[in-house]
Amino acid sequence: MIKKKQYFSITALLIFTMLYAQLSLSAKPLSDLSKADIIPKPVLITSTGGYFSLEAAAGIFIRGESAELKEIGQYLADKLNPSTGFGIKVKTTDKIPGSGNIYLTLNENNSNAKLGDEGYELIITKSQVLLSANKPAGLFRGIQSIRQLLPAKIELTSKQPGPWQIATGTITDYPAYSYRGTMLDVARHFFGVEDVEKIIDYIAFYKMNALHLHLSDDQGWRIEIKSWPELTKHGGSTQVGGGKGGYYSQEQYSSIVRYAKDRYITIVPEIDMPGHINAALSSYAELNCNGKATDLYTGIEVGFSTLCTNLDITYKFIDEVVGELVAITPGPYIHIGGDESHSTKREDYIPFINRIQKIVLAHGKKVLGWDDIAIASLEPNAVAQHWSNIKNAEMAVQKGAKILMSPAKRAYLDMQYDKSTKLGLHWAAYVEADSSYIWDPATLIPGVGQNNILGIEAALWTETITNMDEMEYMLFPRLPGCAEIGWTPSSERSWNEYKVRLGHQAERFNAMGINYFQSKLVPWTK
Ligand code: TNX
Repeated sequence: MIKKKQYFSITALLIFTMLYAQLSLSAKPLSDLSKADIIPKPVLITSTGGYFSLEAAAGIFIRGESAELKEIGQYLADKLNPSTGFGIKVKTTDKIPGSGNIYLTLNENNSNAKLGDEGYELIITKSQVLLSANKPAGLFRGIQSIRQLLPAKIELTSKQPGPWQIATGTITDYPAYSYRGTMLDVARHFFGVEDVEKIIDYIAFYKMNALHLHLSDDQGWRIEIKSWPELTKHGGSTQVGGGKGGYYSQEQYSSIVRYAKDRYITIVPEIDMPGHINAALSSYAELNCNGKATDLYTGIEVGFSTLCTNLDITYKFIDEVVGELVAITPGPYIHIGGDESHSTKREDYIPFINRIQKIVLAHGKKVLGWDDIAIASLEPNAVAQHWSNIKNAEMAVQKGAKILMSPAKRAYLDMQYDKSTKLGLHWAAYVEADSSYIWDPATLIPGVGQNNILGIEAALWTETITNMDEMEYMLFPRLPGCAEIGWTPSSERSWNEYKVRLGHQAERFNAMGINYFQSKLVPWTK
């Protein structure tokens, strides 16, 4: 006979067991792939309801002996090995590998046309993960999805307990826009190579493909130009607030270019002219109309400096700077700035911009410039980067140019989130996580549709930003949203759905050591 006391404890045990079963059920790995928290949201996901388990014996197989594919495979192995502790190796094969492996393969003759250059297809079954793409860039983008499908602790660098499971199904994915970038202002405050590499890793994680470096401004010149050495020696010696500044040697710049290229990211260098040029005017007296060098500048007001547009040496200077920059820049664009030239007369500005475009073209590159350049005659293939004046964007389109969308009210990630944000500026708006996400590049400006748009770029100006922690605070959580706007068709995006997916990133941000703004508009799950 069961005594009352015993009966009570059996009931307690039963309840406890049921509760525990319930708990472990909710801790079970996701087996519905369509509910995966991938940012940017993939174009198409179908779920088959099971899961693949990554085990210690797994290998990453690539087809054939391609050095490039081996590097991509190794990139994935390097992401998986520290946290799993598995020691996964990259192996080559000419047939489909056996059970338990990851297989990376290129389609024959770009056979899956809709994937384009950066799209990929991911087929996850219980026995393998098969990633295919037309181009290596597509495989690289697909790897970011594999990372995001695994538990967040995959991003930690110390060994973690498993299981390492991925829900089964198929993802077919490709970008809406061909250019998806971030701009980093290294002129107002200088950031060294390691910081830039970290930013490259972040943008790669969200499938962006361009990093625009704002390399010169009133406060500093940040790229070594061998024929004009004072630009960095003198012009690079300070920054906003009077710190010591800094610059990239050409070798360092080349190492950034390589680091980016390994992640299928193009570096777009900007030399801002004819305004925002005090660092150069301070370095060389002969660039000034009055022949006198200006003082170095460490404030944040804009619009007071200009190149002397009727001096021959101005064009010799630009030709040599652009020449040296082109020699170390494999990407197609040179950004000529052109913004806020309030000290350049309009009748000087227009012929100046026209002439500079010809210099860039003569060096074999395409021109990118802030939307202000739209008042000049735009060369074929010129791209105007919209930041503030929609009339300029409309004018640029009428002149046959494409638009890169960086509307300050949405994509300027130096804008404060709200009144309480200590870092950043708010001249354009307060830009909370939602308002940075809720816009469609193709309908923002009348007369500027999807066909006129090259892509989107988030911009991080650094008048008030001095270190990595501060950069992360301004970039996150808005950067992933900007990446999604560039990648995911606008018809597939909604803030209410996105904010939940974003909230689930908290654990991943923590694992990656990212200092993010904990917006109250996002349901963070930690
Ligand atoms: C405007 S955007 C600027 C930059 C500032 C930024 C600060 C643009 C083309 N010019 O010089 O850094 O605002 O938000």
